[in-house]
Amino acid sequence: MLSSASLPGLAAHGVAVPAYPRDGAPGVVHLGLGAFHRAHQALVFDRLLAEGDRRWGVLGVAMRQPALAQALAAQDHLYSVQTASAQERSWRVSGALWHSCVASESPHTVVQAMAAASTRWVTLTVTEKAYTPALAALLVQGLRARRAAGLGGLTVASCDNLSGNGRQLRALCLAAANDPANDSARGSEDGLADWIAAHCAFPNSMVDRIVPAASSVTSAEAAQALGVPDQAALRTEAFWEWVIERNFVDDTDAATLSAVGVQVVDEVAPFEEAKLRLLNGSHSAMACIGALARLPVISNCIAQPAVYQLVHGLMSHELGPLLRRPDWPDYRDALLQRFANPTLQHSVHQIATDSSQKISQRWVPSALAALQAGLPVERLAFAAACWLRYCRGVDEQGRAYVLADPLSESLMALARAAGDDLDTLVATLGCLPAVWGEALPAHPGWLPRVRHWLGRVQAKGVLVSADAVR
Ligand code: CS2
Repeated sequence: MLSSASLPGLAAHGVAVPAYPRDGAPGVVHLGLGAFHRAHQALVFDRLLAEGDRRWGVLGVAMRQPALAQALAAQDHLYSVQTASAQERSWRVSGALWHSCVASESPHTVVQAMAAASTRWVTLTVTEKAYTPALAALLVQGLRARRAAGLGGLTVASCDNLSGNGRQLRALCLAAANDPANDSARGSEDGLADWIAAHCAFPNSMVDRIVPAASSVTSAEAAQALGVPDQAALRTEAFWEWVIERNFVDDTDAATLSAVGVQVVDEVAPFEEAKLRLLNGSHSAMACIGALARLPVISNCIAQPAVYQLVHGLMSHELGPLLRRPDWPDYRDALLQRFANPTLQHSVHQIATDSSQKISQRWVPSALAALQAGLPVERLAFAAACWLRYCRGVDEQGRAYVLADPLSESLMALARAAGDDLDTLVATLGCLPAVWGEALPAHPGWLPRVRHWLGRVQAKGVLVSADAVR
């Protein structure tokens, strides 16, 4: 089993391992212990720790499921990350995670950690659907305890794929702080929202790295490469970007993070927009196409000439021209290569998970902007048609799959009720305000195109139809 005791042996095998002490009080409380954080921000913190900056050890908080936290605890919170491309593979062990806990089992531990003197940052990767009053109530409890302890504020950094993620989280937290239901000692606690607004920072950020969910294949490969089992091993690509707004409680964090490759900028929006629309937008389109055509991973999808052409055209003609990120053509070209990375094995069903929560960030703003600018929306409408078809829960060869989505029951019920009546499918699923908003379905240039492509997909199949999108 991977553990502190196995590190010297691994170093002798050429695996990069942490050589710094891991026994202090964490400076970061991270909510959402999934694969993404562990292969992205945690590796930035690992690098800072390796350079001797002891302030970046992480308490990793699993929101609900105890299994991963237990597996990590059994291996001294060490885990390996493989960086993989067609050309090269390398392994390193991250030492950034020092402790873990499970929020649903011990919210008090999270609150206490936020109120600890050593804590400077809270980071979050809790997924789109978790930005709820319950999340904000937990954060606000921690901040309240922190104020009561006479400590300063925290930098609270959302790292989820939401537009204006920091702004959204700040608004949720301020609303929770103003909500009497969250204040057990109202009266003495007045002014918490003002304190948060004055003392805490909620930088917007864009985080980018393709990190597939942990799998038994990765664990088996880790065991072989390391010579010891690792139940929490991950695989990722070499590419990573973290662009964060210059908005920290401690201004010197900007220079600290910049020194290890984080881009600290005054305005994140151009980067966030490019990433959400080009990467995540294409991902969600391929996820639906792949689910229907039984192409299990993204590299299978992009290897299909029709899909490659569709995604290239989507980025070049419908999304890119409206972006403010000046180097978007380079980002697009890099993305096409990243999607093709054969070693990532990034499951389309993983990406299709929670699509009802993702579409409003990934497709809707692009479609509205393109329509307003007089640009084509054929490929976006095709993607939308594929999602409607995807909600039937059955692929083109008749095999059922699980629709992992908080709205799955109602989505499947609407798809069932419409049956083969495509007009009804478009008028119901295609108009859900929670997914599509109000403006896009109301635009005369949108639904007829969705209906057109849905008809094609139904009649000819998804790949043949993709080939016809121009
Ligand atoms: C993906 C993202 O699962 C998904 O929805 O689109 O996790 C994507 O891999 C990351 O945002 C890449 O930075």
